[in-house]
Amino acid sequence: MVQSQVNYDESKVPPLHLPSLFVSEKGQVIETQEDWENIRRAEIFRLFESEVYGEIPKDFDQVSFEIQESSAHEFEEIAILEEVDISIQRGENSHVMRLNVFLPKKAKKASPVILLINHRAPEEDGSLSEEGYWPVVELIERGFATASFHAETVAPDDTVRYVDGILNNLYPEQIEKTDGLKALGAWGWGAMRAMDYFEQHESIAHEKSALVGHSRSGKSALWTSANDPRWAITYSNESGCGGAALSKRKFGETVEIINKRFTHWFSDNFNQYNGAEENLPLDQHMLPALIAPRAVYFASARDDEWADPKGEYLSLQIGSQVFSKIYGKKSPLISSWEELDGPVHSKDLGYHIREGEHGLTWEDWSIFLEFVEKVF
Ligand code: GTR
Repeated sequence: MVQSQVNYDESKVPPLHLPSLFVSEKGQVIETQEDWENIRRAEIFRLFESEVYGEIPKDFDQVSFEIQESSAHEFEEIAILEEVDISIQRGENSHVMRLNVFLPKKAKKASPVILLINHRAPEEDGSLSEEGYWPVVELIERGFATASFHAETVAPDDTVRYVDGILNNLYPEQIEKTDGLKALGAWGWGAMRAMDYFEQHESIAHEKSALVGHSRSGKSALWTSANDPRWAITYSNESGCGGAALSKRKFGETVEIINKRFTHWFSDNFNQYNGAEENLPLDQHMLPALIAPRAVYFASARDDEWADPKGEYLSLQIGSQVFSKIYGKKSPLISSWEELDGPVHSKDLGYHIREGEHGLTWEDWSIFLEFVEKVF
């Protein structure tokens, strides 16, 4: 049984041999921004695309937006609700996705925006759940526009039904490819269409945008930002294996476990590394590196060992070398994970670990928002 192979013992973590950020496949040492962006970044991006997440197709013919007549909502006093149908045409094919936007009524100028990729129960969309998962009121009161869409509206989070969205409707040729679009990428595609909406919206300051994902949606948020440079901040909350955490540590959830349980999340090629993480030509520290120099934020929870909190921190710490060496942005992640005594924030990179279990809580949000204030 795979479950019995899960390692939670730090002394059994294999020595880390991570592929270099700064040596190209041809052996060239990368030192300049030009060589990073044109050579090494491009190589690493292609590796993630083929070996881990699959392609996010960028082509379509037309995107249009229609705000639906919305009924009364919970936050009438402070916010305007826009329930937007985003229609995408590609040749003869079309798809409609739903985006929910709340705009702060008291805003005097365009508002910064926070987008949540929501994979939870649809009824939580746009409302404040008890533990703070999506704190619309607090965000609005702090002057943010909020937006969310449900995974279901682009690719259902289901091993069979995941094709019943943009895959069948817009990009059917991706389905059979071993490096084709899967659910995590499809949610990212949805986030990009939300950004298309923000870009043309007078009341939204789209250049002050944060993309947020918890757990499986955090994996998706990171891959999205690597694909789409329009996000100013990317926040992964406890995204763990296949997200923030280093795969080669094999601590907590492993590549084999995740691939066997969630066959619809990653490209088929990722299966080659089941039980063979040492063969991966990349690791997750390269994902924040792909997002550089835009701001990246990771958060972990102490008891969420399944997501390997230390592996999350290490991947940001090691990936932050691209921020410092290539873009001259000093990394605040200098302590070892064991020695952290509070959140670490600069205006480019941030990390916190809170006590407790897996979840996106108000505590996570409030610490993250301190970081957001630094960036904007
Ligand atoms: C778990 C999965 C994790 C994480 C989590 C979640 O079952 O193993 O990788 O994505 O779900 O999304 O809450």
